[in-house]
Amino acid sequence: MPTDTGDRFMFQPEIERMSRDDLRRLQRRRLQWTLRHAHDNVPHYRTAFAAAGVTPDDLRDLDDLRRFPFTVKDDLRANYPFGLFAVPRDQVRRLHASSGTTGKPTVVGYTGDDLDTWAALMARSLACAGARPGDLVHNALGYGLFTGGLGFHDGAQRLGCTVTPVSGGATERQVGLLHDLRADVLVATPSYAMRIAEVAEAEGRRLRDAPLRVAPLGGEPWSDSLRDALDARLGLRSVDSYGLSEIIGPGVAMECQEVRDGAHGWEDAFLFEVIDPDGGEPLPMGEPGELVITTLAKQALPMIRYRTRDITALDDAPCACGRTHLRLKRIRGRNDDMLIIRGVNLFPSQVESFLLGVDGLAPHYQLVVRRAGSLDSLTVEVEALPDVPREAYDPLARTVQKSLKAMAGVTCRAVVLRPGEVPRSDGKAVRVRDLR
Ligand code: DLL
Repeated sequence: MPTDTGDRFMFQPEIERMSRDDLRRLQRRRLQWTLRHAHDNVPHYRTAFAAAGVTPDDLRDLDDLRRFPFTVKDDLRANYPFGLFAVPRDQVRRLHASSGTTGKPTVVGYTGDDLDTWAALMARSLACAGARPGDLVHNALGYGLFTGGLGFHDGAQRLGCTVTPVSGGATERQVGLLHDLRADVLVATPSYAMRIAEVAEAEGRRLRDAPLRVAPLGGEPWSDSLRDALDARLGLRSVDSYGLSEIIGPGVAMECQEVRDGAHGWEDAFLFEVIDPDGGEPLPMGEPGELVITTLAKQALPMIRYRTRDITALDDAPCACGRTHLRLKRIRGRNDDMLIIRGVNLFPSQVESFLLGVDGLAPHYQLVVRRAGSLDSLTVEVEALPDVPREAYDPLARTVQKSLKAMAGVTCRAVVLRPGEVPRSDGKAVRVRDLR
């Protein structure tokens, strides 16, 4: 089946350095194809476009996209499982699904061409992260319905790397393999990379002296403080990797090894907007808001103006690495993960960067939210480092309380726990326990 032109997504590094004018022309052409494809093949889009009074022919310029309706997670749920697919199910070569905390999972599908596009984008992302053909890639992301494991797997093979498909879990064995097979690249969530560092240290293995060089980490919010801690403990340079199943999986954006200041969003494959999460109005370049993504080359599951709920800002200033694709500033978290504690807005990742700055605390924490009457209360549970004596726990907790109040204006209770008491995860960490 043709996409817009038949120019397949080869792994072509020159695409990453296209002039922004050429990139916009390419985007417009691919967007016109995508709108037509979605309209002609997905009843949901036909109805939604009609309700907004637009047809695919109304898109003459990229700016016309703002006349088209948003797509939200609920549209996927309402059309579960295959209702938003734009090709017959027998043209779909692979399904993935995200678990979804409430009820039905979200099912996403890929044609053979989509899998090819994805592998090419992942190969590009891995190269951007600093991986090279011939590297040994230790892939500790979950394999299966989660897009992380297989997404990176296909991309690493496409780049010409050797992949160890370890998946998440059995951390002692992971540490042994990383060491014995002499991996160059570690792929994981940031919290699981920290778990690997922790187990390696407990076993007395010095991964810092191993060949490990780079780690594209993502799938969950993380702070620069956690990055610094991981780089030091694992002896590598980690970069931020962003993506979501509804759009393709990982491979939407990757930070470059050279600059590490925001993830390059691949604009030949996706169109990025940032909107005001309340009013839905597009915001000017540089202003933080909710990220909205439109796919430009997806066959099975085209997405028009998908509201990711992720909070970021776009930056189209030239990057010193030479890539021209814009950058997504570090994702603070999802709109719905933002805590509002007595009127103060707070993302768990903000608390993380603060906790990592306190001497004696380990990078393992959970935020517990309770409701007392009409007020929400926050308890910060954080582990002490192994060498911290028990008598120091209460003073440490008071430091956390006082500093969070001074830094973010948040009144909280802090509890310092013994090493190992905060639950660990093999994939995405649970940072918030909401008991409301
Ligand atoms: O997490 C895809 C992925 C896997 C990306 C591995 C990178 C590495 P989902 O399970 O659908 O897909 O979850 C997507 O996770 O909307 C964000 O809220 C969050 N997320 C993903 N990457 C980051 C990141 C994969 N680098 C959801 N920083 C997204 C912050 C992230 N949040």
